[in-house]
Amino acid sequence: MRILHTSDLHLREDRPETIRALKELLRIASERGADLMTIGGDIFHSKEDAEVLRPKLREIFSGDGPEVLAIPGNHDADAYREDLNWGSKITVATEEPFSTFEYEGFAIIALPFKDELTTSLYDRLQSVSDKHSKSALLLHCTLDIGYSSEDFGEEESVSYFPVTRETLREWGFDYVLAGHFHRNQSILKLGEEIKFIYPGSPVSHSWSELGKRKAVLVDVESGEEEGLSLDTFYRDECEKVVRPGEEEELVEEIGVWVDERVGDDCEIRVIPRGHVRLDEKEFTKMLEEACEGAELTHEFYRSVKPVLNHPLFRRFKESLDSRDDIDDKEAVEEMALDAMSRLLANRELRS
Ligand SMILES: [Mn+2]
Repeated sequence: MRILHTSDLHLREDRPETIRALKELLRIASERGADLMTIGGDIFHSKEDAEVLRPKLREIFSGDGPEVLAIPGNHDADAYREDLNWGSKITVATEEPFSTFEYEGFAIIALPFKDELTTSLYDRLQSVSDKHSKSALLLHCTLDIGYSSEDFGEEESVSYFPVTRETLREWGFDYVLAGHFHRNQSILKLGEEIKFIYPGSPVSHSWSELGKRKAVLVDVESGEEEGLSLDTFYRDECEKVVRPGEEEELVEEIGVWVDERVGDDCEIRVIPRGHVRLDEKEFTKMLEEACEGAELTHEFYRSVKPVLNHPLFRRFKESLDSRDDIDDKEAVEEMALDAMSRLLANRELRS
């Protein structure tokens, strides 16, 4: 059995790229022969988005793709009622405390979102795991490994259903198919047998979700899993430090980075930082040519030509180069360039 696992689509009426991502997920699931697609919560950004989008999704969730098993997340926990029709191929597991789905000897325990783990829920999950020799737990949670709230696409630092690795080891499900973590794909081995999978959001919702998005294809029989790159909207950022005399190299590197992404469904930005020997207008022109199709930030670079030509800086540079007891010479040089350009600007140093 093959499962394509994803989570945190955050479908929104005003963001059509989220709907396109859903279609892409179903397409790739079919292409790769997945028997099931699991969604670990937050299909919708809000209850209201779920209400508005439901009729439109019915067709998508009744089409050619595989069966879909989903759970509510913290954003759409109240969106699902039994009398609603979401499409013929999707099941949203809302039954409390959880429900069990069996697929040819493999069980998926689907836990709808709740705030906390209680003792009685802990015990019930332990006993359901003991009952099945091969199983996965589908849940929306905050794993205890020091992520920041931004990583989960949340503005406040609230831990939604916090769970420890220790607890997951004790339950002993073979797979934990999780959701809530947006930043990137993250697959952890918890002990010998247990795999914890955060697929990351399949479409970028903010500037903390960078790079091509992924979904995870799990082959239950072979025990192997594969991160699949999705053809969905993403954001990406290239932040580079430029040093005097290395402008051309840097601009060339940036150009390659931009060319690799332009043409994708993406928003990209380039942030050059540091000091250049070239005239600013000249450097800016080079950058603009290399960055066509990307957003370019002009805030963090400047020319330090007068400093580089100053006899005091030359003496400093000579002495710096001759020292072998300084670890980060580049950082020291940056500081000197910065300090001396301020002094020159304030006429505290004669040019
Ligand atoms: Mn989310």
